Amino acid sequence: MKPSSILFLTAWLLPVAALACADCKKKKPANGPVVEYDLRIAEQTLSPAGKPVRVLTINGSLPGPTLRFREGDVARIRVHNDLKGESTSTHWHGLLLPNSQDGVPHVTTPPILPGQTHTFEFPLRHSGTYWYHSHTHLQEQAGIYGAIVVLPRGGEKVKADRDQVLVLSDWTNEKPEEVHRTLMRGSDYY
Ligand SMILES: [Cu+2]
Repeated sequence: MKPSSILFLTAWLLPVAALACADCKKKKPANGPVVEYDLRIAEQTLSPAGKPVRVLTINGSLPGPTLRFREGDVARIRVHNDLKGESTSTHWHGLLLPNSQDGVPHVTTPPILPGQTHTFEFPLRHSGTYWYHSHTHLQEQAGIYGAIVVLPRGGEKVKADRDQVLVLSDWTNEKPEEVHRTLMRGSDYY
């Protein structure tokens, strides 16, 4: 890339970032209903790629359920840790929310210990399609993730018969820890 193109890009990105920020200050407060979800994180043996392996599931599925809200709702999400001897966490990726609800263990939210339930509560201040995932060790790679859909206050502008969310991810029958260990020894291994 020529230096002039880099400058051009930078010149474009800055006003866009500034606009996005001005926009978030204008957002109306949450005044919608409380929308509740219960998410149970557990260990299971499933065959996502033809061979029975240990996976982590949310409410028995991999990926976890799609959480649906409308802009202005209040999310109340109870996360139950049914894992044996392993803490967990859920980070609501990309959502603007109070720091204490961000779900990053040891940084913003305490880890959810085995047998514990943690209740998250936050207003949905903007619309969009996002995802959530565990922020503990390599639990995300083992299956702890799912989609979040926040409809705009006035509903979707584009009318459709059905709103379908596709979650794409890699899967390997290798243990995530093994993949990590191998990559640390030589990044060209795979
Ligand atoms: Cu994330």
